Amino acid sequence: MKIKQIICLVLCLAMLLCTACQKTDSSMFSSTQSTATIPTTSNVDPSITTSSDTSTPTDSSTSATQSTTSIDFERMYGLKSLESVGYTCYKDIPNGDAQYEITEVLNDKGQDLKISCDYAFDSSDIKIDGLIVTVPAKYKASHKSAKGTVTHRLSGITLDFELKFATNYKLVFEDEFEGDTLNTDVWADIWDTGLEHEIRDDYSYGYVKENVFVDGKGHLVNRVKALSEKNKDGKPIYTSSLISTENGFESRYGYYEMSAIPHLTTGLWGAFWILAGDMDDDDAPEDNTTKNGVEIDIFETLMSKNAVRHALFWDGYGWFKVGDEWVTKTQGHGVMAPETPEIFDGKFHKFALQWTPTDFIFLVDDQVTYRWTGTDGCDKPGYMLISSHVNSEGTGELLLKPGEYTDMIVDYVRVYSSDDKY
Ligand SMILES: [Ca+2]
Ligand SMILES: [Ca+2]
Repeated sequence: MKIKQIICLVLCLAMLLCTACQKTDSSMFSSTQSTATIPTTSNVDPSITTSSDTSTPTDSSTSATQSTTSIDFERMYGLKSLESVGYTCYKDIPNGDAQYEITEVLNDKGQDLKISCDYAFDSSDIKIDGLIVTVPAKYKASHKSAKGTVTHRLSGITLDFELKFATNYKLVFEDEFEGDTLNTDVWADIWDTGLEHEIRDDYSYGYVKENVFVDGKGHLVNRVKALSEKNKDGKPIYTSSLISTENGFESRYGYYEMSAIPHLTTGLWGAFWILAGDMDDDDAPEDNTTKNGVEIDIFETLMSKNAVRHALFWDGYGWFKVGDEWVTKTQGHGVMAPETPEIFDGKFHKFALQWTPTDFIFLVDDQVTYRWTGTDGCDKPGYMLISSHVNSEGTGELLLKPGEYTDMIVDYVRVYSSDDKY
């Protein structure tokens, strides 16, 4: 009897010890913030415990056994909680949709889990595709923010956040080009360079006032023409056009939009662009930043490429001569937008820039075609330019015969500022 009692006591102690161990394990994994229940897998990770749950379905006389697994996300991933959601404005079209891009979802250890999360908003009008949140114009007009919830997909850990709408636009410039004359109060600079502004091997050209005018039907015409006469070398002469708001209007930050039918010709580009800060200063410091000045080419048409080009240049033009050649010390970055042959279908298209304190976002027909960050934005105001540039480099051949011309037709230019200063 004594031996049996001792064996029984040892067995009881062993069972008690085992139960205590399970309790210790179970309490380690029981934090509601850091555990989740998922169907059993063959995973034998030490961070995983399994348990059996027998339940009786209400609509069936048979019982079902469901095996579940709890994962310690804190031990596996260091994940205790989500701490913050970062986002940036992807695009914001005045009177149109706004889009925001989720840029980070940080956990308590500063790790970015944004691609492992699901997102939901308090209104079904707000949609999310990947990491891009689309807020319809109607919602944005009546709200200052959207309330969202981010859920870490594996752990089920959630965090509520508020997506505050960044931009409060006001229309600060509008030219619909009505009437019979160009408003030279704002388009205060009209180039008139004479015919030999640029002399090249194959041709010469200059900017002339008569090539830019309002047509009486609500449009600005920006013309390139092949003259009948030849230059002194017997080569073609072209005339072109450039107007700007230098000394007429300048602003910074906001949304700039031009509606235009581009030139339907190769061998040149029509352009809508901005010159800001010290870009036009040859002595601009070579600090490799756009912060103190930038040329922003909202678009340049390249029919030969079936696309438009977006480009930025900074640190001043700094033209200097090497032998007979003028060269520039400017820094720059350009990109071809995706091919969009429909731009050259003879109808009006919208070319736009969203200029924020940190980003330059380029849009064609309301779609973001390019965005540039990383050179410190630009906090200096700039003026706008509309021009046509004769150039055979990369644009293909200019096929105008003597006496022929090609027009870029502009329906309007509108500027919506997001800066209280302007
Ligand atoms: Ca600079
Ligand atoms: Ca118009």
